[in-house]
Amino acid sequence: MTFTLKIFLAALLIILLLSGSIYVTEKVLKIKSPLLDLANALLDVVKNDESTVAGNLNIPWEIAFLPNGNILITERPGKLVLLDDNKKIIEVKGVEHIGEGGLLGMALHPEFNKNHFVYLYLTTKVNGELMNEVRRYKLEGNSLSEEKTILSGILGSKGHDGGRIKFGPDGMLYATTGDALHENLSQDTTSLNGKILRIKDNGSIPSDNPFGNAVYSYGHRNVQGLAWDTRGNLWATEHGRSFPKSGLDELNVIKKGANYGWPIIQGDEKKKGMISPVINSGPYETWAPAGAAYLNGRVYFTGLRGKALYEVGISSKQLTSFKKRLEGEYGRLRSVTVGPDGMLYLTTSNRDGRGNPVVNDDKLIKINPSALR
Ligand SMILES: [Ca+2]
Repeated sequence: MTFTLKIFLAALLIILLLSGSIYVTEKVLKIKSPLLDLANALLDVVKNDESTVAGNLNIPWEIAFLPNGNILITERPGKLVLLDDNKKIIEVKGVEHIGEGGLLGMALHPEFNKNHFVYLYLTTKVNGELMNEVRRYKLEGNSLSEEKTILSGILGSKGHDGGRIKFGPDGMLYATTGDALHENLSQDTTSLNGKILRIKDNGSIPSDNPFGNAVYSYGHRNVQGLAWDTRGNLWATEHGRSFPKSGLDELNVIKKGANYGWPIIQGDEKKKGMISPVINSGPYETWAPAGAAYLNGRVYFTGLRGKALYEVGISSKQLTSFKKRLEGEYGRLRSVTVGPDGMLYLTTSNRDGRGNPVVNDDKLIKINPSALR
């Protein structure tokens, strides 16, 4: 439904209320005519195109859908929220919530039904030093057990912690890391920082990884979004340079063993042996792109500072369209996931210290992708 139509319906409702045709008693709209029945039905459609599934979250970072229909959300300060018939909080021990670090990504094992494995990417302290790691747990009911660190050695920092983890179509677990504010690490293929990593579900290194370690691609600054299209291409969002020349945020197609240029090239710059982004935000615009999802020929990714959902039409590796959706509607957006119902689920990030929280922030929002404005 278009924005114009929504405005029209809202105006129609106001007119009907003012004319006394509808009267309101305690949250209940009582209808007196078939025309108003129709208006009410249309309003239900408006409501269903966009709705808040949960509010009062605290810096939600990732969403997962359990096979039983319940929703799991990571909160950066170190809590896992289980939305079942109410809301259960599961503490994740050992999380260091500093700057952009904390409890970040989450992925369910492709055979979660059988093994109940959930994977978390988090910032912690190892021998007094901030580090990021991926841990595997067993989740049964609202209890985490059998904690096992399966990937470690990623430097943590108050900035550029990466944090997205997802299982790929090859059954491997991919993890994005940032340069931890040490940009020289991105070009060093022996460092796990400034990389996209790829490991087996038990943390071991796949024999076909390009450098004999967990590194899959390098030359990244801070990647926070991963999505595979139906052709198997891996799309990744990446934060470009910061204040005072904030901009040059990237959307890349990721190839095994390839170098994505940071900090040597940025934006449209090209250099032999390095891959430039499919699209970038330009030198004057900042998306601050985070989560990514693929649905029906489009890659969707969220913008933190951009406060929008970006929709990129793709054909093979080419862009066919670029649209900015929901701009300014919900504030900063962190994650986007396709639900089992085919709807897009987004989380806001207005309580992360860089936003302007409004009532009930942060939120988990459900959006009908065919009604995006
Ligand atoms: Ca790049």
